[in-house]
Amino acid sequence: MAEYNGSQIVVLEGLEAVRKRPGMYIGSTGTKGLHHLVWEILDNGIDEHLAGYCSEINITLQKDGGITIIDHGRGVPVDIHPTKKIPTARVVYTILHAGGKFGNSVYKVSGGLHGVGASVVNALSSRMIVEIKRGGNVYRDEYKDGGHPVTKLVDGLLPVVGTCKKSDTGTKVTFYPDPTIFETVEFKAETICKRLKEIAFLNRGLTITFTDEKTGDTRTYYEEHGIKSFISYINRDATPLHPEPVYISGEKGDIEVEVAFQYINDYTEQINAYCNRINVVDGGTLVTGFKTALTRVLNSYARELGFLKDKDDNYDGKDVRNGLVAIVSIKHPDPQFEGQTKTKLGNTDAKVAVDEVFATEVTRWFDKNVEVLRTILENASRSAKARQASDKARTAVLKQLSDVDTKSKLAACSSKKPSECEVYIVEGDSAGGTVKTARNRKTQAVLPLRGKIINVEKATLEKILQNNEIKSMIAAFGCGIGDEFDITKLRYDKIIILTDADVDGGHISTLLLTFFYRFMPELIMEGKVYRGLPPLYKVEYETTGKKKGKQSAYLMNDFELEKLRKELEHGGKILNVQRYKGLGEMDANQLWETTLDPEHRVLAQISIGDSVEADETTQLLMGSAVPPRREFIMKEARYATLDLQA
Ligand code: 28F
Repeated sequence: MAEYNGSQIVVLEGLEAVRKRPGMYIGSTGTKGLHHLVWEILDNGIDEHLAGYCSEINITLQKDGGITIIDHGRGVPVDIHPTKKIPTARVVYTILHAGGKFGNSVYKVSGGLHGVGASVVNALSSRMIVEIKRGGNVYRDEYKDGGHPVTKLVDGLLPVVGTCKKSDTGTKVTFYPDPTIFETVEFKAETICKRLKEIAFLNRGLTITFTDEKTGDTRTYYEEHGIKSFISYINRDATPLHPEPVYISGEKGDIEVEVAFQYINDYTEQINAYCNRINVVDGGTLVTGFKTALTRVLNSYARELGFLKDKDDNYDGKDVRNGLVAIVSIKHPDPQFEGQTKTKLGNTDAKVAVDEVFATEVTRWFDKNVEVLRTILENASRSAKARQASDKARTAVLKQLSDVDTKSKLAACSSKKPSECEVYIVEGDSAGGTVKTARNRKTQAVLPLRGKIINVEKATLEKILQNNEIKSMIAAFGCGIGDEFDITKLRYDKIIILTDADVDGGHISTLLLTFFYRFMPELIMEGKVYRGLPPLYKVEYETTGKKKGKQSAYLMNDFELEKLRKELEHGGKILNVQRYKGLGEMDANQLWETTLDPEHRVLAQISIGDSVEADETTQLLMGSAVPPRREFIMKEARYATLDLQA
């Protein structure tokens, strides 16, 4: 067994921590986490390429389940580490986060987890073998069960197991993921090859070979034109607006900038950003710099070439990026990654560098390729016109809304505090009149609906907005419609539909719910929509039990009438049953007591299940079958307490 000095024991505790909570270091112990081990080791090899010492990396999936990665770089140093007092190679593979290169401006490539370091791979491997060629010697180190050294050091140094040409240098790592840690230790050739292809695109001139010993499959990845070929690859099934992707490169200080882009016949935009080969999926300063430069350059050309007249507004960012597919790749000596998943670049110098390099170089390119420039400007101009047209249509619609004369219809309430206000949408003028009289003027507004609401199930927005009833509701609610809808502007805490309980009333209510669901779904999602449920009966009865004498009660439905009949069988009898055909049959007093007074009224809050159910519900509410409709509304009802005492 190898001797353990003090620092060695500390080291093993570090690796033990990784084995205890692997997810903290590699995200998961599933196949994604397993392949993170590959990216970690691979990144160290790519660092050597970025540093300019390596032009080839070889990967082999072995029959025995191990994986070998070789770079032909300088080889990990084997001298005694100045502070750790063990070979540097042991530092790299056994001390957490020791992989970061020293102060020199080598760009550290890191996988999605940004270089947890090769020591994590060792910690999570049942076996790891490292072979280093440096200075004409071949050194070997081996670890087992999560980084326990197997190799005995010779005079504190790694043993020399062979010799090679001085010029033959590099690092070879073979590791076997620990089956006691990973759900699966089966590497996926397809996953690895997909990543190797991307790495080749991002590392122009680097050759990567892949061999799968199980299948004998071998592949070579090499992209002489780097990200320019990457754009062609991404656009391989699209229709480009110009034959070749545009490629620019340059540097500002120690930041290297590369951009490749090609417009395609599509409305989307796609910008892939990389910093030191890390895919910053949330963009950040390097993307901002690119976008501002592109917009600025294309607008100045558009004016210079007469696409934009003095009176015209500039193309906006979306216009110039309509159909754009671009890759922005920078190398930065000290990247600052931001955001929850560290996938956004924060360095402001990167914004300036990309802006300046791109603007300068793309101007130089456009001056030499004016016909491609024209194609791109025509594309931007078409997009601007389409945007302005849709803006005009939306403005017209919203203007129509604001023109709506709602004064004549809405009986507003005096309070302006939405949280205490509610608006009753009442069917028919007579009922509307009674509700206006019966209501609490401070907190209850009334909007009587005179005509039929159109069936919005199929109607277009323009058609719907010709319907005065619809317009007056939108104007009364104050929160806009469709894309412009903003529930924070809603003037009421409750929108209460009050219609007769008959078929007509049900239909009106259904049309309203359909309109809300289609054009203001948030109203329903946020539980703002209710149906007021006036009683169906007023029953006078006498009891012979403890409480003698004549009484009356408002009953909601036949079920409650039946219930009262049963109760009276034990002593008492029904004197009179009045069935209300409509709201209009109640006087203001009764209406207040039974339907408006928050203390006694019954409201059914309309809610939506999932969207599928909602659609079915809309069909149901729109459908002809009355019982299910009534059943739905009652089922969804969340009753306030109903006080049956008159
Ligand atoms: C297949 C995996 O891990 N390659 C590596 C190097 C080269 C150097 C290096 C690595 C300790 C902490 C500095 C050599 N000469 N491939 C690899 N190649 N690490 S890992 O240095 C690590 C030192 O940071 C290297 C001069 N400088 C750096």
